[in-house]
Amino acid sequence: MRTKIAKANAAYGMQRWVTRGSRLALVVGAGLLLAACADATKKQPSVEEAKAFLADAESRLAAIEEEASRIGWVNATFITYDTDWLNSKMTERYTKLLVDLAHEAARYKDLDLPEEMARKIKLLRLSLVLPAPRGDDAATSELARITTELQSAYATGKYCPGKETQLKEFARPDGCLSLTELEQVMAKSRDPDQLEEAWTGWRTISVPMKPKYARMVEIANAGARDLGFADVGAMWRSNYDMPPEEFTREVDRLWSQVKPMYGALHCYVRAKLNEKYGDAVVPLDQPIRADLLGNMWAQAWGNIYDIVQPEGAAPAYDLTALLHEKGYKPLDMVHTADRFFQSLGFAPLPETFWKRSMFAKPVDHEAVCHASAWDLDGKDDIRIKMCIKVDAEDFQTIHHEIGHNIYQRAYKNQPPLFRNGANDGFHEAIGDMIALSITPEYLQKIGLLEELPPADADLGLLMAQALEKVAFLPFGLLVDKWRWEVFSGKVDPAHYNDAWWRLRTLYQGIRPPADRPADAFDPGAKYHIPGNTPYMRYFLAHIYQFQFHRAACRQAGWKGPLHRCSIYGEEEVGKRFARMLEMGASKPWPEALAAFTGETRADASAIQAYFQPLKDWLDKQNEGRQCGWQ
Ligand code: X8Z
Ligand code: ZN
Repeated sequence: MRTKIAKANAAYGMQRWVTRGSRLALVVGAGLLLAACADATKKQPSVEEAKAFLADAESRLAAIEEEASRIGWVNATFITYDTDWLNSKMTERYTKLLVDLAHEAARYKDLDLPEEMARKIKLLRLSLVLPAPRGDDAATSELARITTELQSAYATGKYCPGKETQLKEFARPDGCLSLTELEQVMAKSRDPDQLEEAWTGWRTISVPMKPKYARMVEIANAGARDLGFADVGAMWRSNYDMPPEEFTREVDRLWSQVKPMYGALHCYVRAKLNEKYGDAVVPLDQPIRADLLGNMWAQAWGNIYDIVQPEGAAPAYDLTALLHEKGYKPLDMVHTADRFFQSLGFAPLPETFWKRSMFAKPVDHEAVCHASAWDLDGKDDIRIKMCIKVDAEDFQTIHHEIGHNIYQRAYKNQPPLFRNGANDGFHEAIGDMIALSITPEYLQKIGLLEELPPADADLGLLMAQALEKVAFLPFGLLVDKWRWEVFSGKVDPAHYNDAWWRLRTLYQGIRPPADRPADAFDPGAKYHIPGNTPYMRYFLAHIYQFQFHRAACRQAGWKGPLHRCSIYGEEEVGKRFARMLEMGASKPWPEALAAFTGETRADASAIQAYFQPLKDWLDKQNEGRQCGWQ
């Protein structure tokens, strides 16, 4: 999803803030609309003033967001010195405006306002991911420069090994490896030395980020405190229609619901890796080496299915192989996802989506390859940006991204401040929920799979799914646990990396392949850290998507196991789903959840139910094993 970054203002000629002596007044055209000023802060503003303030704020937001998105798009799809320059100027202007509006909004927060207005005031105060201190132009500009630099440093990062390398076969003609190549090594290589080199090599790109990151934390924290938050982390945690402390308890509660399932998977996977690599590489009482799990961040383990597949279970199917056999090209995969949404009654993606999206990694210039979905104008100019590979992982990610676009289009008629997800976890869960309907029956229906696997292939299907979804949970949780500690000052820059590994070991039960150097900044080697995208949204999404899926399957009258349910073609379900999406951020998220599921709380019982047959099997396999780690 587009991160909330820059914005500028097309309507600036019509509406502008002007300074009159000590008074700051908003002028609309020629007429003085309201006087929001330093000497008026003591006087309670009126509801009428609040209304005028919001109307003005929303029109400026809509305008600046479009300009910012277009500049952000050009920068992300064509990284050069100049597009970085443009993007940081834009981010600066956007941040400045948003900081001003957030401070102005605070004036109205204790007024007795109609519900909709009160919600807008609240959202406005929370709308920046990284605020700058008000009125500090130098800090605002520095913050914008740093965030652009970090994002582009990540996107263009390369590991260029010397002659001694084990990675020759994966390297590009210039001898270097970008993340794209290094991820292939992590997915495909089964040689621990190669894996270690790719893993360690990628983490050289984040070393120079550390001082910039520390400075960024300092500036944004000053901005958050200015706005009345304890720090940036507290500001992020305030985005969930509950007090920030309650949100922390809430994610811990959800984690405690799913932790036993993760523990069982971890124990089984470690044992299988031990069988493959031996005691020296995978000691049975230690956290697992992070480079052996098929993924650069050990966040999803689907790529090691071949190592951990349940013995004796009938083979399911290999979606990557099916896509290749049927000659699928990247665009075919996108069309397939579009057709799924259409089968639920959503309109086809617009012509401009196909014309303006970026579907492939550019060959002649740098771009941000990490997949994202964009809404450029708050109307119909929706797109994705992705370096698509023809494989099962990207098939899933395409559904994820299109889910964002479908959500964006569904809430386009909401006022600007409500053009957003019910919360950010909802936004991340929509496409994933749809992808849970990619069952063998569905694949057969669309001609990708010829013969349905027998019922006893279910264990394999569930295992493949658990390697993606269950394995992800502790990672989804800890990324922002780390950032919360960083923003609160509990962890200082000298201890950034130690804190990262403390959490990686505590929650995921993994360890680095070798001792990390003193200057390492491993969090910076994960997109969302230099990209400043809050991450708890993905943890929540991994809970919500199963809740949505369970509700959808119930509505469709499905009586079988959840993992065999597909809502493909269920228009009635689609209608009810659309009603939730159309609400955008206009209501507290529990109301949006209730609109579709009838439930008002996040509840991990759906993901538990989905994986229960696998959990029972894993518990049997793990009998006599010593699970857990120190
Ligand atoms: O960043 C993403 C999406 C874009 S919002 C591709 N995801 C997280 C990640 O890659 O780390 C989806 C799953 C988690
Ligand atoms: Zn996403």
